[in-house]
Amino acid sequence: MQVRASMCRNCAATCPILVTIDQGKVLRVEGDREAPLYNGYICPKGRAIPQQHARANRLLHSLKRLPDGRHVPISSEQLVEEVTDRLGLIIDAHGPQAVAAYLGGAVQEQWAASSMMVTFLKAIGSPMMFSAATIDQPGGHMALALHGGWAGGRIHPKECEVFLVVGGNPVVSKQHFPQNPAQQLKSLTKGGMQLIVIDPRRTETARRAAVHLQLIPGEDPTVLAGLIHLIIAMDGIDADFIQQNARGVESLKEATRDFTPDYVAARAGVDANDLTRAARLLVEANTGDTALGVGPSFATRGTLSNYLALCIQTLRGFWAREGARVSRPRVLRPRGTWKAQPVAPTPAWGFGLRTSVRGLQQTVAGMPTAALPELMLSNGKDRIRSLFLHAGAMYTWPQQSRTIEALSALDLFVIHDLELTATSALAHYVIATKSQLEIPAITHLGEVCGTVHPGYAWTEPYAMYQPATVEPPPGSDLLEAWQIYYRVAQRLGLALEVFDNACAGVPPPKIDMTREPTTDDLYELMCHDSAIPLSRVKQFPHGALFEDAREIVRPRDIECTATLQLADEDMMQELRGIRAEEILARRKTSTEYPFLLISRRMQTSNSSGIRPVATAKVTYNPAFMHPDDLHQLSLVAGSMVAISSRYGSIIGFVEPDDKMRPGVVAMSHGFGARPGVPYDPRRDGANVNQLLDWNDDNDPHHGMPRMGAVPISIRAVDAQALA
Ligand SMILES: Nc1nc2c(c(=O)[nH]1)N[C@H]1C(S)=C(S)[C@@H](COP(=O)(O)OP(=O)(O)OC[C@H]3O[C@@H](n4cnc5c(=O)[nH]c(N)nc54)[C@H](O)[C@@H]3O)O[C@H]1N2
Ligand SMILES: Nc1nc2c(c(=O)[nH]1)N[C@H]1C(S)=C(S)[C@@H](COP(=O)(O)OP(=O)(O)OC[C@H]3O[C@@H](n4cnc5c(=O)[nH]c(N)nc54)[C@H](O)[C@@H]3O)O[C@H]1N2
Ligand code: SF4
Ligand SMILES: [Mo]
Repeated sequence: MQVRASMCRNCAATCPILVTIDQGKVLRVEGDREAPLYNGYICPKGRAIPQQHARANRLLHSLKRLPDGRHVPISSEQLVEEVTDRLGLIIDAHGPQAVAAYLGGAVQEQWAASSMMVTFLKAIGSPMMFSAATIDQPGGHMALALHGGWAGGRIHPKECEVFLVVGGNPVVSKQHFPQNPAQQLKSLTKGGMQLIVIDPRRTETARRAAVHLQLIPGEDPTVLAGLIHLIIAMDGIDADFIQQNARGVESLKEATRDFTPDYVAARAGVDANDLTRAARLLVEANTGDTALGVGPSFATRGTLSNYLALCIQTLRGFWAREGARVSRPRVLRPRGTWKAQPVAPTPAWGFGLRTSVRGLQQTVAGMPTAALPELMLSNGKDRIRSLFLHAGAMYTWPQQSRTIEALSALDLFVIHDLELTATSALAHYVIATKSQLEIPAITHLGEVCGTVHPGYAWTEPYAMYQPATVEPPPGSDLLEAWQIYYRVAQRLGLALEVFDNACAGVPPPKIDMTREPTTDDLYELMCHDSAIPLSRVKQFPHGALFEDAREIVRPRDIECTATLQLADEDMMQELRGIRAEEILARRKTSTEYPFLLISRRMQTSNSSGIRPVATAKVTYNPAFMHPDDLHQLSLVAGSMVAISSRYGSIIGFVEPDDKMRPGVVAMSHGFGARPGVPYDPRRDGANVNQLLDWNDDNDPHHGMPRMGAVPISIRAVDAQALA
């Protein structure tokens, strides 16, 4: 029996774990108390790693799909050969642009694959690199570009007197407080931090809030504009800070003038006094930060919501000033240059290839995933004929039927997977993939995500590396996800580079194309020029805090003339449009579709990657509703219902939840059985994305459809009749 330190990769929190192994069998996983920051915390998904690892349906050999739909085993060597040949033919006939790749949540387990996917597409000359970042919170990147950033970074959470969370639930999702979030929030709020939460549910996070604004889904811009209105009305702007660092305050004042507390309260369904209390907390605090989740993003207008949150920060001067500690210090990334000055705004959209799908183009968040299915079905020159997929698209992309159509139209569809899922069943080649404990662990991912999203990087100089914990099962033929890209590139005679730690003026390291690197070799290249050498991080099996990586914010450059933009014209125009619009017409609820469906996350699942396991009370994704709504519909806990939108219908089970706002239904995504196969909704859950449509209410820039605040109906169904 052996106990080995590693880290859980079932979500981006990457908790340090201790794995008990006996003769190659994983017996137990527990939190590692010797590791800093996490205090031994793990969640049920971490504790479920042994069952996950021992899954009976695990793929031990790659599969090839025959024209009749059957899957037959194929050796990894043969697979690489066939994929190379077919890819070569597609590139010859249609050009490199016909080849696309999509990086999804699975990257948490296969970190080197992200690097290799990107360099592989670059090497073949295709711009068609997509990722979940354009489904998730693309508005966050876009708003930051329009507003401009702060070279000193955000204020360290331990120094925040106020913290505004908008449509996120860190206690469950770990986004924004990745290490033991419940305990972290408890100690921060006990220490005096005032938490404000804007969410239609009284979430585990909202429980700790000084003010909870339980708004109608989709009304975030209204509420945030209302807070700005009040901050200005209370004379709460940091005039000195703005004078030196920002422009547009008068236009912002004008654009938010009519978002009075009474208007906001009536429209967004919040209490005007609570709104005023929230504004007062923001005004009275000397330091603070804002954190947005997927809620406002899916409800559409995510760019505006993120933009208005940045405006609140700038109005209040909530940015790390000279001498403050840097809130996202780097360990495995190159050291940053942290200065108390603005980073000038840049264009957020409108570059790169213009696709034939609604003219969608690249944005600062990347190529628009919203265009991907249509591109696979396009008759235009930009048709995508080959896709390398690293995600559970059938459960996680909107409108499953369109996703099936699109994936089925590919000439070459290659996927990585641990088992044959609804998504991988459609692929021509399913690459049987090593699982997390068979792959070396490294904390580089969180730091890289931290450069584009504030919710993942460590707020202390923490890093960890661990070699693989166990060997793959005897007799198996598995690949790590990155290996296909290396091997195909090698056969096609392409040269690959590593862009992860790219810094201006330093050429990206080249990968040896004559001798296949190990994953460790790749990690070494991915961490080149890191603040702390990877070799030093490797000396600490439980991870460590690297004191010499701590940084403080430096003074402003005398010659700095950049200013933050408080009144980007597109954003102000959108805000004026919102104030002028017909609210109910916009919301689209009706007597037929009276409820609003929103997404929420559950502690026991992570997108489609991990489903509730033995530890969970329910294994499906219930439709959470307020007890009064259930009563009105004569439903009880566990009633089977048809949940219908204008685009589709699914069968689910209701669960009373008095923390819901009445009129709102919350469900998790990532569930559902294989289409066309008889299934048990109590075991498999239901796929909420069958209720969405790729062409519903699209964002004008990143193109994503409405995924939250979706009008639906709830109707009882007779379980007997269905059986
Ligand atoms: N309705 C609705 N839809 C959503 C969301 C929502 O809240 N509501 N959230 C959206 C968001 S924010 C995101 S980021 C996406 C996430 O969705 P995806 O990007 O699709 O990510 P996952 O579902 O995590 O992908 C996990 C799947 O990848 C495959 N896989 C391949 N290789 C590996 C591996 O090495 N390890 C693991 N574990 N799996 C592997 C497995 O089939 C696994 O099931 O979903 C989006 N879709
Ligand atoms: N356990 C678990 N953890 C996860 C994941 C998972 O699937 N399971 N997924 C990971 C991924 S891919 C991501 S992107 C992060 C996301 O991290 P979060 O953004 O924190 O995700 P959620 O927990 O879904 O929180 C979204 C919140 O928005 C609220 N909401 C819904 N609609 C609206 C609205 O219109 N306005 C407002 N203000 N709020 C609204 C919901 O009630 C919910 O509480 O989580 C990551 N962590
Ligand atoms: S929060 Fe849970 S799933 Fe996420 S890394 Fe920690 S133990 Fe794993
Ligand atoms: Mo996400």
